[in-house]
Amino acid sequence: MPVNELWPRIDIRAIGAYHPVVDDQNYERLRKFVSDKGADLFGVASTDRIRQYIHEELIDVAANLPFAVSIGVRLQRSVLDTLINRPNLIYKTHYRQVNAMLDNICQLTAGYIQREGYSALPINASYIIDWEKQNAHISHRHVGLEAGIGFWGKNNLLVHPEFGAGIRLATALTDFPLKVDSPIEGSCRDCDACMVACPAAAIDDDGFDFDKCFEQVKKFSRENNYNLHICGLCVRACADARRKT
Ligand code: B12
Ligand code: SF4
Ligand code: SF4
Repeated sequence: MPVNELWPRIDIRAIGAYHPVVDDQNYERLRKFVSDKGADLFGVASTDRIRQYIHEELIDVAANLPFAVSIGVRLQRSVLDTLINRPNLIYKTHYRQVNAMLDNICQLTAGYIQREGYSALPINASYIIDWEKQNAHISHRHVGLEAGIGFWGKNNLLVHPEFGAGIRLATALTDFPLKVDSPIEGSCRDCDACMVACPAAAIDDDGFDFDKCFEQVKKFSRENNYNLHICGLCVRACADARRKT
């Protein structure tokens, strides 16, 4: 994409003093680095586009980091195939390992950027800092949306055109000059696979019911002694639905 098409999406006040260059070469080098470490998906958003989804604890540091790098790992199809009516131990293990993998790639990416002489703030895949509001330091979904990784699905998840919601995400904020991606076109159209699969009826055409989902994942956790809020049934349904199309 030509540079002049990217500028309108970036707040020049935020980056002008630092690196008034949108850099295709850095983008390609970083994309290759991230891919070589095992990530399946890579995209870059302007931090300005997702500033309202950054926790106040990071706002000051994020002001100097105009690029948000979205890193994605695809879940294993065979693991998702084991999810029938409830989460299970193989999914729990996979969930943990993919989070660890993403966290690792994110830290390595930040290290790479720092060695290049720039700053990066790695934000792990999954931890919660405000239990009441169920908020993390940043919304990886919104970063991924802006970075062109996928579109917002009826299941309230980021849906990749090919892998569906069967992806997990992490983010690194940085001042390493990069080109910025655009959001992609895409929609669920008349699909309703996740609605059918959800045991809590948390998804319908009017939207997503956070409370119903939260109660269900807590129930699964209690019943199975998982000590983790996982479910994955809408993830599996979506990965299956996109696979068929
Ligand atoms: C806390 C949390 C939960 C909580 C509640 C989250 C919530 N607020 O909805 C609970 C425990 C219920 C939960 C459940 C699940 N989670 Co969760 N969760 C998180 C976590 C750690 C923090 C979320 C956060 O900070 N939210 C704050 C708000 C501001 O941001 P947001 O939630 O992303 O966006 C909200 C609004 O923007 C709005 N919104 C509604 N409609 C639309 C439409 C558009 C177009 C836009 C722009 C916004 C918007 O609704 C959103 C949800 O409230 C994130 C990791 C992260 N750091 O992002 C993972 C994360 C969102 N979870 C994930 C997953 C997969 C799950 C589960 C499937 C559990 C599982 N793994 O088995 C379910 C699915 C629930 C669902 N269908 O949404 C993935 C999603 C991956 C993807 N493909 O999108 C994430 C990104 C983890 C990761 N590293 O990949 N989760
Ligand atoms: S995670 Fe489970 S309960 Fe929550 S929306 Fe998806 S299928 Fe429904
Ligand atoms: S399962 Fe179908 S309706 Fe649900 S989010 Fe995926 S594509 Fe959209």
